[in-house]
Amino acid sequence: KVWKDGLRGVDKDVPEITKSVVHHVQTSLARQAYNLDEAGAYQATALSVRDNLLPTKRAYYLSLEFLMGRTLDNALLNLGLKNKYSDGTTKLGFNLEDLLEQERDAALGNGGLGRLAACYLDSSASQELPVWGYGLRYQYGIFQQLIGPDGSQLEAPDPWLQHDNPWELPRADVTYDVRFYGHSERIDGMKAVWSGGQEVLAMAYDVMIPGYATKNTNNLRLWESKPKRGFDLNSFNAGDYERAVESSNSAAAITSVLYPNDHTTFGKELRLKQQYFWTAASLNDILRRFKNLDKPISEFPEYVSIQLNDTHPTLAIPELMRILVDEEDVKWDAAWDIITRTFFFTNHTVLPEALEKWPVPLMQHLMREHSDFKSMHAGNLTAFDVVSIFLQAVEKKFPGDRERLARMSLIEEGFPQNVRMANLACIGSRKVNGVAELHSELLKATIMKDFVEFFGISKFFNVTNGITPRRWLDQCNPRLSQLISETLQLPKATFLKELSLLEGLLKHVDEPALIKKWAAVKQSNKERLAHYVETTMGHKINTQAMFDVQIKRLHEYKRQTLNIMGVIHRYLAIKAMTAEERKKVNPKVVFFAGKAAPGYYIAKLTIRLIVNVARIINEDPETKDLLSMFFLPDYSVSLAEILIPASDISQHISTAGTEASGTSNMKFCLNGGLLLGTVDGANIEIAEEVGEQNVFFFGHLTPAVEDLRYQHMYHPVPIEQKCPGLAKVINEVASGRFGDGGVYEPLLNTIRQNDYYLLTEDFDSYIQALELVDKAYQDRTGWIKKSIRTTAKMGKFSSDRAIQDYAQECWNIESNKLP
Ligand code: DL6
Repeated sequence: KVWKDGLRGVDKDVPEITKSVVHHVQTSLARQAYNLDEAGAYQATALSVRDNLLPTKRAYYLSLEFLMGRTLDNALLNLGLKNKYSDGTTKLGFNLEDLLEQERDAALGNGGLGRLAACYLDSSASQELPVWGYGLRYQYGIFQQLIGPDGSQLEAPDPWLQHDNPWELPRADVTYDVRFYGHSERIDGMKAVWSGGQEVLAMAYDVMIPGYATKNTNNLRLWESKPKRGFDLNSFNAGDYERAVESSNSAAAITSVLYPNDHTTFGKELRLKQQYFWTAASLNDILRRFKNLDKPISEFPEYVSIQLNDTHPTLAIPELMRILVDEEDVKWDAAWDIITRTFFFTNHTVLPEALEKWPVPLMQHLMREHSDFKSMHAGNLTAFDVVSIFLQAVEKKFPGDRERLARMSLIEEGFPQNVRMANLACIGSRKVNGVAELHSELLKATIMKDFVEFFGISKFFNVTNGITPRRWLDQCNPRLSQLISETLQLPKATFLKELSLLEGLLKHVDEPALIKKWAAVKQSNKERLAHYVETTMGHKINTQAMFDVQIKRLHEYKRQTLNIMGVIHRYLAIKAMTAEERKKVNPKVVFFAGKAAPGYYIAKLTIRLIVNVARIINEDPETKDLLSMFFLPDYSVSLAEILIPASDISQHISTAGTEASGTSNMKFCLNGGLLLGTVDGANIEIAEEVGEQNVFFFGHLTPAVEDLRYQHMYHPVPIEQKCPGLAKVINEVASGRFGDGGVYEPLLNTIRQNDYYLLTEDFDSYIQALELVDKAYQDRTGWIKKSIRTTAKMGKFSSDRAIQDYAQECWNIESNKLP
């Protein structure tokens, strides 16, 4: 019996086997069963047996954000059907490119973190890796950004599901109940039964993720919340209509909207409900699939790995613990062992304001079972007894070190107490990673320092982010992709799947024919962008000018303010020039795009300043041919696809040590745009690849930042002394040269006082770097060579490499070629 139980095929019956063989005859071999010979029968039988050997382990990528953008173009390219569909639609009287413009972006994310998740899905599917995404199907994605008459950002909802969404399959057959509030009772001091409260239904919507040049298609499962029961008929009959629909409204509210903040946490009950709803539904689904394998629960980590995309899905840890102990009868220690072999955690920021914390009372209210923090005193073992057990272990290793215990605890003391989600994610995960070399080092030296000392260094590692070259080269820049293919004499599919092959361009970098064609591609992309600006904003642009682009979320640490101050500085300098001097100026068009969190006052004020400065300088007859500037409203994936291929230079100018990685820097460089940046995040690794002579670096380095901040705090020096150039610009803004100066005082004061993001420290070297950019651009051939070299060395930044890092370092999964 023991021998038999160990056999994998023991539960299979004969009809199932013949069905599987016939299935392979018809699908894999594409033959008819009635005229099958022995060679064919052998093939089909072998394929059927092989199915039993295929590794069934899957990885699940839990992300509260998936910034997918449009799908049609991507699907056509990944399927290799674009040309044929283009011919087909032409025959029907439609231009395919116009049809593509009809699609609304699926904008279920804020920025880099959500787009990274989308790139990882593309790479997993393209490499036939069994990775599924789990997220939420928000009714409203990231808000639409409008610019009001005074230049301020206005927000409007994004009802992206208003029309039918052809890219999702509603799965009314895949639903789970999720409970909130209520009460739990313990049985035998061990198991708990949770009842009462609010029960809602999670319904699955599946989004197909087609791999590139493979038949493999992966899945992104998004959950929608629905009322479990329609409306309350009793209240309805009693005439209390509001009450009758109350519960269904509150159920639907859970997945109604994406929270538009990145890098800040607000402690809102609805957000916590979203997180619990999503993790509970996803875990139920994962467990159901695991149970189909008929394996003992102790083998769960052999078949399932779960990647936590930042701390947002951390509740999955206590939720799985609850399920294992309370529903699957697993002993507490064994359950914790399963947990710490299943989860992996990626951190995406070291900014303190972005580290998630949830008030204990809120958690207690919402999730009875998960928040039984006090139970350790009562002697019951619950999910959160992790706190005491973990701390006992810390105490044993570092006896008497109370401050360390306080720092490492899951609970931050205070009124109210808070749960520190990063600490929970760290202790519940097998491995923890940052998203670029510098960021991973900073993680280990700062927020994870105590944990490194406790767990040892091997738990912590780096996976530098990546981008998918399918969307961010072939789809957004088809001309460049075609030119590369001709130059390398390789089909596109070859280098789009093995991006390091781009290095082959280096051999051709001095060929005049390539230089000419490369410049022509950039020029046509600039014209495409100019056309977009003209049709959407009514401005004509000089496409012979250098295009300088900064597109990203508005945030003080990303320092759009440094850029706008630099533009004003340039404007004032040109104004002060003689006609003769002006002839030597390198004409430039500066583009900004990005959204500010609706409640982020300083970021919104920065947008207002950019828009109003643009209004003045774009109308100034003396300077407008030499310098113009545009804030393109409503930044999105689709807009990035137009902006990125058109850039000559792009700016990634965060205060050193604050940008975890950045991924748009990789997109620009892949498209032959040069990089102007600080020594931060993935900028550093890009420079390592392409060579420092091909990037423009400036500013203080990370180790200096803390000391400088200390100086600013305790030994402030007036801005006129510290940085006269910047002081002059600030005075011009304050004096009302670009509209009511008083409006901008709060923004200007962030620089005059304290200057946490160190603009006064980096401004002078920033201006010098801009001058070097101008100088380099005067030598057009030299510039194009830099551009070719940059593209050639971007192989490392393919998300195919990044996802392989995760597959090997964390998930232990392999490619699984499935029809
Ligand atoms: O890892 C993706 C992306 C990085 O490229 C950015 O540098 C980083 O700022 C961003 N982090 C977040 C943090 N939000 N939360 N939580 O979006 O991640």
